[in-house]
Order: sequence, then structure tokens, then C-alpha cells
Amino acid sequence: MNVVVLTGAGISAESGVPTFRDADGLWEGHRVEDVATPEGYDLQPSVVHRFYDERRASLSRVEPNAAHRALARLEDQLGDRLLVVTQNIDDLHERGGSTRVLHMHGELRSALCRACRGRTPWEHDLADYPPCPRCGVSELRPDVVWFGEIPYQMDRIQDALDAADLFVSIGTSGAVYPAAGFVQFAARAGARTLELNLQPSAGTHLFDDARHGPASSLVPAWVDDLLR
Ligand code: BV8
Repeated sequence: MNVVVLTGAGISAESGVPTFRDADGLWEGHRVEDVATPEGYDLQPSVVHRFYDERRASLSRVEPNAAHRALARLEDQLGDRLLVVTQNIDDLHERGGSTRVLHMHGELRSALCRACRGRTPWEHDLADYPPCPRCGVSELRPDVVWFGEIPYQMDRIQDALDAADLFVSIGTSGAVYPAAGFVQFAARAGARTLELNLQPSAGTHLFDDARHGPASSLVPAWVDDLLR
């Protein structure tokens, strides 16, 4: 059985990583859409760097939760028949033990050079404009997909959705595309679809089944059922 799991900020909420909704889509009085766009970055690069530098620094203060660990347990059993596609830019899936993780919106712990387009694992701030380790030019930006930019590895995601027998969406509001449309792709390809979320998402009516509650209890229970 081929399983595709899509995760959003809700799976990391109980680890202490704030979701976008918690901030009502706002950060320091800025609409997320304003700081998470290429235009926002060109207009006020230091504000945008601060937005990501703070989130990158906070990673060392949070831990994976039982939901992340349950998905790693599922991967132990399913191997390459499971793919986790995450909208999150934190590294909690990896630290929870998952190895087959696709960050469709990029990662905090990576820097992208606007000069040479090279990517570098990155732990520290970018606001002090460090030189790119590959080309030496000081044009590093967060390696994240902003609004208006094309998500990463869409071909691989489409292939996985086409081959899916089961599509499970965990902890996402279904507010942002193309991720919010994956359930429809999967259903058209014949997959069963399940939503696991704290409350019904904007697209909950698109799913065959839905269970609502905190991910740290919903996801381990679902994995136990699946592996039974
Ligand atoms: C693109 C990275 C073209 C940066 C992010 C008009 C109509 C439709 C679409 C558009 C439109 N105008 C523009 C668009 C396209 C746009 C879009 O969708 N805009 C929205 C605002 C309408 N999309 C784009 O621009 C995308 N690119 O379309 O390119 C294209 C497409 C395909 C192929 C080729 C070309 C790029 C969007 C990427 C933006 N980057 N993040 C960063 O992180 O800073 S978006 C960001 O917000 C997240 O990555 C995520 O995708 C999104 C929503 O966040 P969620 O993860 O869902 O979190 P949220 O807070 O919203 O919800 C949390 C959920 O968890 C809630 O449901 C809550 O109930 C639940 N929860 C809370 N606690 C728990 C819990 N669940 C369980 N347990 C708990 N304890």
C-alpha cells in the first residue's frame, strides 16, 4: 500500500512551534503574506531576515512530538511506500526519525544564494549578510518557498499522489495552494483520503474521513490502527 502524508504547522504545534493561524497570519504586525514574498524581501530584507532568523534560532529550543515519532514508526514498516510531504520548514520530522521527507516549501536550516543559486546547510543568522560558501557573494536568502514562488519537487509529489492508495493530511488549514489541492489529486487517482486535524479544515469536505483532535494523540492512534 502506497501512503502519502501531507503535514502542516499543526503537527509541530504541540512541540511549541507557533502555527500561522495562532499568529492570525500576523508576525510583528506584518501580514505573513507580506514578509513571506520575494517583493517583501526586496522591500525590507532585514525584516524578512529577522522573521526567519528568529524561527531558525528557536529550532534548538523545540523537540519532535509523538506525532512526528509515529510517522517515523510508520516509515520503519512501510519504507519507500511512505512519503511525507511537509509544508513545514522546521526539521522536526527528521529529528523525530523520518528520513523520507519532502520539504515542498523549503527549510529553515538551508540558505539559498541569489547569485549562484547554490544551497548550503545553514544554522545561523542571515541578517548579517554572510558570504555564500560556494561563490563568496553576500546574497544568501532563506531557502524557503515564498508566496508567488514555485514549491519544490512538484513532479515528485504529483507522481506520489498518482500512485497513492491512501492520502492523509495532518495539521494543515488547507488555506494555501497547491498543497491544499493535493487531496483532490489523490482522490482522482483512486486513493482513500483522511484528514487528521485539531478542527475541520477549509477542505475537510474533500476527504473521505476526518478525525479531529491534537496530532500527538490522533497520529499515533492512526498509525497503530494502520499497522495492526
Ligand atoms: C504557487 C513557507 C504557482 C514560508 C509558505 C488565490 C487563490 C488561490 C491560490 C492563490 C491565490 N493567490 C495566490 C495564490 C497562490 C498562493 C496561495 O495559495 N495563496 C493563499 C494565501 C490563497 N500559493 C503560492 O503562492 C504557492 N506557489 O502557487 O506557485 C505554482 C503552483 C504549482 C505549480 C507551479 C506553480 C507557494 C505558497 C508557499 C508559501 N510559503 N511557507 C514560511 O514558512 O514562512 S506557506 C505556509 O502557510 C505554510 O507552509 C503552509 O503552506 C501555509 C498554511 O499553513 P498551515 O501549515 O496549514 O498552518 P496554519 O497555521 O494555516 O494551520 C494550522 C492547522 O493546524 C490548523 O488547521 C489547525 O486547526 C491545526 N492545528 C493546530 N494545532 C494542532 C492542529 N492540528 C493537530 N494538532 C494540533 N495540536
